[in-house]
Amino acid sequence: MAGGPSIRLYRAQWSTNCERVGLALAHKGIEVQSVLIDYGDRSPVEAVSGQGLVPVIEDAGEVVNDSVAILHHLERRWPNPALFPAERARRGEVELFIDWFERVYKQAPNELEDELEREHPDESLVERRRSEMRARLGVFELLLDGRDHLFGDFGAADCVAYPFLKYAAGRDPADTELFHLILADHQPLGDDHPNLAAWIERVGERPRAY
Ligand SMILES: N[C@@H](CCC(=O)N[C@@H](CS)C(=O)NCC(=O)O)C(=O)O
Repeated sequence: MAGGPSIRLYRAQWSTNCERVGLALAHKGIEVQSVLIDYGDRSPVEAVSGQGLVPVIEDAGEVVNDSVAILHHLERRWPNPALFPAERARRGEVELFIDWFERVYKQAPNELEDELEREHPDESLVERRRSEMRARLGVFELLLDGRDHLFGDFGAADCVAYPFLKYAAGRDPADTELFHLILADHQPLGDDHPNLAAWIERVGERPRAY
């Protein structure tokens, strides 16, 4: 958006949580100055936010870290086009989904990553977490039945989930982070997931503001 709002985004290559923010910023047409950091040197992001994780945004002197907090910040500052439903009950459903995603969906791949980094991974724990991940794809298939996006119009739920679910459809060979390999290997997209496959393609075609 020429002459529109401009913010600085600290991000890293392949970062799922940064892609959430890139999708949201592009949806709102917000211009971004992108600062690409390397995990080997977090000094720019530490200097601005006092911690080393990305994404972080700097917006008119205000610094916000954590991707979900950033989505809420963007919605408050630039309500249109919206990321959250206007109707309060439907907004509650989206907030509940995001909370579930952060606490429940992410837990299995996070635990798998910890386990696979051990010298002798507990195979039964690995198998339990793998089957949870497989089963969870079915939830997304149901949520997308008869609609193009999670909860209706494109919004915060899609921004939050897509960067993790996209690995079900494959990964860039240059992206070799263990967490991403786990997402690619243990989310097998099958013939029983046509809605999910179409959504991954649809959201994948959207712009990101980087
Ligand atoms: N809850 C935070 C998590 C941020 C986070 O873990 N970011 C990753 C990139 S996706 C990171 O900075 N990783 C570097 C590291 O863990 O050392 C959010 O949603 O933004």
